[in-house]
Order: sequence, then C-alpha cells, then structure tokens
Amino acid sequence: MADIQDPVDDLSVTPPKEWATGVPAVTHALEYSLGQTSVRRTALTLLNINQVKGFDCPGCAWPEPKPGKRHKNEYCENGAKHIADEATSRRVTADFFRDHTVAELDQKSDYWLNQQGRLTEPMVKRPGAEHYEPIGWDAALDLVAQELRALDSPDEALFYTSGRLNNEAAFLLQLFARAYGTNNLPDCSNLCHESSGSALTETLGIGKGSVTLDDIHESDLVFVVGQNPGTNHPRMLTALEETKRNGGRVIAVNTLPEAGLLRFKHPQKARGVIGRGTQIADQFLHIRAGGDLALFQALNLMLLEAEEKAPGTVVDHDWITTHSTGYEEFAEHARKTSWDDVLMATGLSRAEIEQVHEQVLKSRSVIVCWAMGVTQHKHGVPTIREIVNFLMLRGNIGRHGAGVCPVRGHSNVQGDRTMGVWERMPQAFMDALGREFDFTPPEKHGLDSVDGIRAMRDGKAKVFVGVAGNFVRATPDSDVTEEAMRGCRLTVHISTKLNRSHTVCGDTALILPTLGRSDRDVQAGGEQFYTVEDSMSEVHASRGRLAPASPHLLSEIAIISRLARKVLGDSPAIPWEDFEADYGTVRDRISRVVPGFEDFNERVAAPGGFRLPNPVNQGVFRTPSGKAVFTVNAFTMPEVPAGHLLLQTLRSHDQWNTIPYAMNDRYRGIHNARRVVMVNPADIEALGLADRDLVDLVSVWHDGTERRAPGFRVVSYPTSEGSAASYYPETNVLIPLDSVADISNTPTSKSVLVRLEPAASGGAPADGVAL
Ligand SMILES: Nc1nc2c(c(=O)[nH]1)N[C@H]1C(S)=C(S)[C@@H](COP(=O)(O)OP(=O)(O)OC[C@H]3O[C@@H](n4cnc5c(=O)[nH]c(N)nc54)[C@H](O)[C@@H]3O)O[C@H]1N2
Ligand SMILES: Nc1nc2c(c(=O)[nH]1)N[C@H]1C(S)=C(S)[C@@H](COP(=O)(O)OP(=O)(O)OC[C@H]3O[C@@H](n4cnc5c(=O)[nH]c(N)nc54)[C@H](O)[C@@H]3O)O[C@H]1N2
Ligand code: SF4
Ligand SMILES: [Mo]
Repeated sequence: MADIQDPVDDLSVTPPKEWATGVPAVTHALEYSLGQTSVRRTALTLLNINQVKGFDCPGCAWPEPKPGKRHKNEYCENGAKHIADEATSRRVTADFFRDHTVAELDQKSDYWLNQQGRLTEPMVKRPGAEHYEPIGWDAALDLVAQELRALDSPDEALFYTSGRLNNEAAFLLQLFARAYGTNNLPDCSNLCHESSGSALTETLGIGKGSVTLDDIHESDLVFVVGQNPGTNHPRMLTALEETKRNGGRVIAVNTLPEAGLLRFKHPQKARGVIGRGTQIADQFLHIRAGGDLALFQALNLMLLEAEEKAPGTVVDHDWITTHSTGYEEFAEHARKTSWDDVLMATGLSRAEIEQVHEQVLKSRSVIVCWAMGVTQHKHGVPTIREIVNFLMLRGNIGRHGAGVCPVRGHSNVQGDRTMGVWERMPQAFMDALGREFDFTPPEKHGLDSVDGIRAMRDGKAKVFVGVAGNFVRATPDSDVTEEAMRGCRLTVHISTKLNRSHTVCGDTALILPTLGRSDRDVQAGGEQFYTVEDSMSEVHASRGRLAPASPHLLSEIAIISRLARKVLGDSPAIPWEDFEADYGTVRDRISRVVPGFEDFNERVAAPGGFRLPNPVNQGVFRTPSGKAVFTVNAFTMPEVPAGHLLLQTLRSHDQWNTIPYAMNDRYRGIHNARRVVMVNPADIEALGLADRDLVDLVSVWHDGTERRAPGFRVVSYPTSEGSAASYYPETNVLIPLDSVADISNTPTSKSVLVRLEPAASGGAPADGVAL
C-alpha cells in the first residue's frame, strides 16, 4: 500500500457544529466507503446492515427498531464507516510482512496500520526473528496448545476479548478457558461499562439497562449524561427525536457542548435534509468534570424537600415500601447535602438545577442514559448508584417510559457478558456450565484487564490470547502495558485488521486472521449465522453476505474450537467438532446454561429475534435481600490543584476506539490533527498559554511519578472550566495503571490530572510517529 502515508499534522480549526448528521454525514460515509472498496461491495454492505436477514452493524450497541419499523437504510454515518472499514478491498498479505520488519511496523501510526487492510493468512514471529512469516493453521494452533500446556498453572494465561465477538464464539471462549482451568477472561467491558455493571448489580440485582426503545420514545423526560451520541450512538438521536415528537423532554449533561445534543438533522428524512432539524436538548447542563454525583445528590435533596412540603405528592412511597430497602439511611444522608459543595462540584447555578427539578416534578416517567463520561471516573460507581436512588425515589424503575439506560459501546459487549465472558461469573452460572459439560469450573476469580497487565508485568501471566480488540492501545499506561506484553512467552491475536497489538510481541507472536461480521460464514454444516445482544437486551441473528476477505480465514468459532481440541483433546462431553460445523449446536448448549435463552434456536429464528427478560421490570430484584437497594454515597469530586487540569480522553468523530479513520473531528471543528488538547479560554489564559501553543501533557500521580505525552496543540474550546479534552488512544500513555475507579477497577480515562508544559521538543507535533 505505497499510497498510504503516515498522517502529517496540519491543524485547522473551525467553529464547533451545533447540529449533527444531515446530508454531509451521508456524503462522508460514502466517501470513506468508496475509498476502501468498490461501488458493488459498498452497495451490498449498506443494503444488508441492520436488516432482518442481514448483519448486525459492527459499530455500537444501540438497538434497531422492530422489524416492521425499520428504514431501508437503517444505519448511520459512522455505522457505514465501520462496515466499510471491515469490507475494505485492501489486503495485508505474506509479502507485506516480508517487506516490513516488526520494528518498522512498530513505528507506524494506528491509522496507517489499519489502512493496510484485511489480514489474510496466519503469521508467526519466532523468537529473535525480525519478521512475521506465514504459518499453517494446524501448526499455529499446535504452537498455542504447546505453550498453554507448558504453563505451570492455567492462571498464567489471559484470554482477552473485545465486544465485537458474537455470542456463540464468546460462549465457546469462556467454556474453553474454564475447561482449561482459568477464569482469566479480561474484556473491554472492564475498560468501559464495568462501573455500570457494578452499580446496577448492587442496587437492582442485574448489571443491565432496564428500558426498551419504546420506553425511550414514550418517556416524559430523558437525561443523557456523559455521552456523545451524535458521534458514538448516532441513531440514538433518531430515538430522541421521537421522544420529542411525542411530547417528551431531553436534558443533556456534559462537560462539552456536543453537536448532536444540541440539534439533529435526520439524514434519511426530507425534514433532516432541509430545514434546521430538531433541537434535541431542552436543557443543557455544562457540568464540571466529575460533578455528576453532586448533581444527582442535589436533585435527590430537592425531591425530599418537595415531599416534605407536600407529603405524598413527590416521593413514590408505595414503590419504595414494596420494592426497596435502605431508604431511611439514604434520605438522612441526602438531606445533609450542602448546596455550596454542589455548586462548586458541578459549576452549575442553583437556578439551573432548580429548573431540572421542575422538569422532574412534571414528569410521570424518567429515564437516565449514560456512558463513558460517568463510568470512567474514580467515583463512577457511586455516581451510578446515586442515579438509581434518583430514579427509585419516584418509582421510575420498571414502569413504562422509565428506567436505567447505560448505553453500551461495542455491538455485542453486553452479549459477551451474558455468555459468561467475565472473570467472576456468579456461582449459579458456573454450576450450570459444569453440569452441562461434565467438568468442575475453576473457583478462583480471574484477572480483569488492569490486573491482567499487572500479572504480565510481574511475570505471573505468560501467554496472552486476544480475541478481537487492540489490547495495548485500549489499556492505560501504554509504556507499562507494552513492556508487560513484550515480557510474555507467547502473544496471540485473533483479528480482522492489523493493529499495534500485533507489533508489540511476546517471545513468539501469532496473528490469526478471522472472518468479520460482513463476511459469509460457511462451515461443514452449511451456511451459518450467529447472534448478538444489543444494549437493550434484544438478541438477534447476524448473517454475513460478502465473499470473505481471503480463502484462508477461519471464523472465530472455528479457531476457538480447533484450539480447544488441541489443548483439551476430544471428549464426548464437549463436542468441539460439532460446534464448529453447526453453530446451532452451540445455541442448544447456551439454551441449557444461560437463563433467558430457553429454546434459543427457535426463538432467534423469528424476525428481529427476542428480548431477554429483565427481572427488574417484573418487580424482581436479584439482590441478597430480594429488594432494590437505596445506597448512601459519600460526596466526592476530583481534586485539581492550582496550575493543573482534569483531562478527559475521548473519541473523535472519525475513529472507532483505538483506530482513527481520519485525522478529523468534524463536529468539534478540528481538522487534520489528533494531537490537540481542547481547553477552556479562561483556563488557557490563567495558565499563561495561548491558543495553538505547542505543549507536552504531563500527568501527575500521587506516588510522585509523572508521565508525558509530547507535542499537543492547545485549542481554545468550550470545555467546562478546569477540564481539558484530548483523544484516545494517543493519551493512554498518561493514565497510571493504578488510577482506577473504586469498586469497578475501570481506568479513570475521564479524569487524568495533568499539567500543560511548553513542548520540550519545540518542534512540530509528531503525529507521524506511532504514539
Ligand atoms: N463512532 C464511534 N462510535 C463508537 C465508538 C467509537 O470509538 N467511535 N466507541 C464505542 C464504544 S466501545 C463506547 S464505550 C461508546 C462510548 O461513547 P461515549 O461515552 O459517548 O464516548 P466518549 O467519546 O468517551 O465520550 C464521553 C462523553 O462524556 C463527556 N464527559 C466526560 N467527562 C464527563 C463528566 O465528568 N460528566 C459528564 N456529564 N460528561 C462527561 C464527554 O464530553 C463526552 O461527550 O461509543 C461506542 N460507539
Ligand atoms: N484513554 C481511553 N482509553 C480507553 C477508552 C477511553 O475512552 N479512553 N475507552 C475504552 C473502551 S470504552 C473500550 S470498549 C476499549 C476498546 O478496546 P478494544 O475493543 O480492545 O479496541 P478496538 O479499537 O475496538 O479494537 C479494534 C481491533 O479489533 C479487531 N477486530 C475488529 N472487528 C473484529 C472482528 O469481527 N473479529 C475479530 N476477531 N477482531 C476484530 C481489529 O483487528 C481491530 O484492529 O478501549 C478503552 N480504552
Ligand atoms: S447507531 Fe450504532 S449500531 Fe446503529 S448504525 Fe450507527 S454505529 Fe451502527
Ligand atoms: Mo466501550
């Protein structure tokens, strides 16, 4: 691919957009797609995306409308880009690896690596070798099996997954890991919505959202907290547009005035093409970073005070008495909330919060949606618990148009968890798994992503197997993590595209290329489909339609099954060969192990699939007391010493997680550069800096260590005061491994304490280097 250059930094800035999508969005998606592949493949992918007989969008986990209500173009600009990125006609062949040493590839940017195209055959890098070289499937899997069997303990292996994995492959992966003897199943959820899972399981007894798309459409009031749907869940805007059409209101809470939250133009409707579009947020709360806990505490205080003034009219005592515990302790604590603290922590005025309170009082049904702006803070878990308190106070749980809505990231990240990809699955699941396959699953909890890095760093984990994802770029403390990976005996990546995790090799390294969502999957038992679960617990089939990127690709299910046979041998209890031949046989097993999947094969055959029951909506709370739990959450906010800012590391409009598609962030008006740091003009001035100054970002950690990301351009931007924003993954180098959220162990990607120093190099920012 001689025509692809590492991007050169050439920053230009235009005013941030106040609206999202519309015609330019469609044009951008088509441009990206036609740059990657032919008109025919573009048309084929776009016509099949999110259709009942097509494949699930490999983008985010936002649900599709019911079958009868789907548009023939049921995708968004970014979904179209994600699929084009996978359906690309570019190929990485054995010749490519012969032409480039691993050391050379290690210097390339994330963008460049991804632009090389789809991986086409298994490759190995032997100890001491400079290049990857081709290896047959059998030999590659023998090599993995040999290393796994040679470990002193199965707990020296890690099996990482990203939420791209389908249900059947996820089920088989956790079965294999546990039959082999370990619960070491770190996943991207550890870096993502783990705080939601922790908080919701503790308070409501299930770590999932409780609402459907209809609930969103028909709610009186929807909060969108710490989330940028215009970029990351674009079709959520269509849903919110419908909420508004039905008379509901939307309140957005964010540290940035994100485009989609302000105004939205529907790209597939005439109304969106002409005209000014829909104003989405009726109220926008420009909150300080980490101030959400204080906001919801203030709202709870006001609800309790309103109830005192007019007893029996504000708080839903019936619901509370029937369904919950802990109300008195919670209320006693909430009444002590100090307005001074709240105003300082949120940066909002009392009048703004009172306005929200008025809206809440007027609303019969309330939903709170949230994403990374909440979960990736040190106090993400208590913040979500306080959101649950807020909803429960007025019985907004389990009622139509009301409930909790953690908006998931990867298309099947929720399904992977349901299938058992978690380092500490409940005992009931483990018992069912052991019964079905006639073995005793390991009892000791496994390692999550952060603890997995610690184990590799300390020589306690020696084999890393990654199924999808880009572990070294997704995780914090990049230098520490890379060193930890390089210390492994063997690193294995089952991937569709080249990424940096392939260039950070253990003694031996394997790249095992696999089919993607859009690829046709034919096995001994005929053409296969697999299933996914979206953010609202809808389970449905996904069928690839394109000719696979190479004849040498195996499906993830085939790779896991073949590896398992090599490591564990054939046994009648786990018929791996049957699983590979016919994915329906995997679904039969899932139906006997995972609650809610009874008659899986029959039910998934229905157009649109089926919804998993959420017991919360039947008034059933699977907590130790059998009731929903009010919690007491200490008031906390991040402390930012003078001269410092709280940095959040987030996504641009033109990237998929660790993979930039372009150097732009269109809605924020940033073009041709990613090494930028957005800072409020008042803070720029207070820090003695100027717009476009070149600075190093230096993170400071309380053990006295410092981490540096060099060469970032300051961009004056309406971030809330005291905070800054910059893109991930370039900034992961700044996040200390030990900087994690309480309870969930999620890296604090949205609160990194930094100093901005004039750039040490003084030169141009180095976007061309693989930082
Ligand atoms: N196009 C595209 N779509 C994606 C992804 C992608 O990379 N690209 N990634 C997918 C994945 S895996 C995920 S998890 C989701 C992520 O979806 P988001 O959570 O929307 O992703 P981020 O870009 O991390 O944005 C975090 C948002 O929270 C705000 N925020 C930060 N700190 C605070 C705070 O303290 N309080 C409040 N109220 N707001 C705050 C930020 O300004 C920003 O709007 O998107 C999914 N969809
Ligand atoms: N600083 C900071 N760090 C973060 C975040 C943040 O906001 N800030 N967000 C975190 C979050 S929310 C998440 S979810 C993680 C994401 O972390 P990951 O899920 O690990 O990363 P991705 O970038 O989604 O992985 C992209 C790679 O997945 C592979 N892939 C794509 N499709 C398929 C497929 O169908 N099958 C297989 N086998 N492989 C495939 C490709 O090879 C591609 O290079 O990052 C986390 N890291
Ligand atoms: S909203 Fe998400 S799932 Fe839907 S088309 Fe867009 S990226 Fe794909
Ligand atoms: Mo995520």
